[in-house]
Amino acid sequence: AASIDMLNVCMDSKHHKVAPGPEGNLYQQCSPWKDNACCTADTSEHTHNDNSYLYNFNWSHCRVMTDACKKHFIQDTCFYECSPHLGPWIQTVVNPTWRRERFVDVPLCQEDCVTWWNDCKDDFTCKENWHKGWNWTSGHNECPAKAECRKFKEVFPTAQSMCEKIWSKSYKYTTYTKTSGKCIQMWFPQGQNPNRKVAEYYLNKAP
Ligand code: FOL
Repeated sequence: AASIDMLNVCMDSKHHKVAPGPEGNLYQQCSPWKDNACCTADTSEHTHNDNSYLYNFNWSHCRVMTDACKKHFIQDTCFYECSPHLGPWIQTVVNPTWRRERFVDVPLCQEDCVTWWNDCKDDFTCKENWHKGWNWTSGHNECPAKAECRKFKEVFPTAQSMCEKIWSKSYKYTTYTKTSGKCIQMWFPQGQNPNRKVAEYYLNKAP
């Protein structure tokens, strides 16, 4: 509808609030969003747990994921659940199963993508797309029969391939850096969400 504020909105996913607003406390890595968030305090805490009830997702589906790598996945989950400034990239999901909306092609700042890949490149996974095709019979995702565990850097030869493929095009790789005002940041200091201005830039730029 015309009344939707594209610069301050929560998508219609699995755990998102109906509208963004302040949260008294958000847990650890989600705390940067506490002034204005689409996640509840409860969700923010669960993002930090292995196999959390949010998606029953097991990071360590091959070997145990290193803490250095896992911190980026926790940050990505905070970003996914808490971000209120992704309006320009929200799309309706066709034939929805677990969410009615998602974000697509969010232009991620180069540093956030490259440090994520660098910290994960020697960890292990069996799949390029983590959204689909797992074996869920145990209650959490396990590698399907034909998928072999390999190093991230073999599954994802570049930072770009990881950021774009792992969550089926949620992110678009960019060479923009954090100071450019043209890319979205997963990591930023408490209470200083830089992404509203970036969303505004892309909203006004759109044809
Ligand atoms: N982070 C980002 N940046 N973007 C995302 O879209 C995102 N999504 C999740 C977590 N972090 C994200 C949610 N992850 C399944 C698998 C992963 C998942 C949510 C659900 C899942 O149930 N997969 C089934 C297919 C489900 C279906 O689409 O019908 C499977 O076959 O494995």
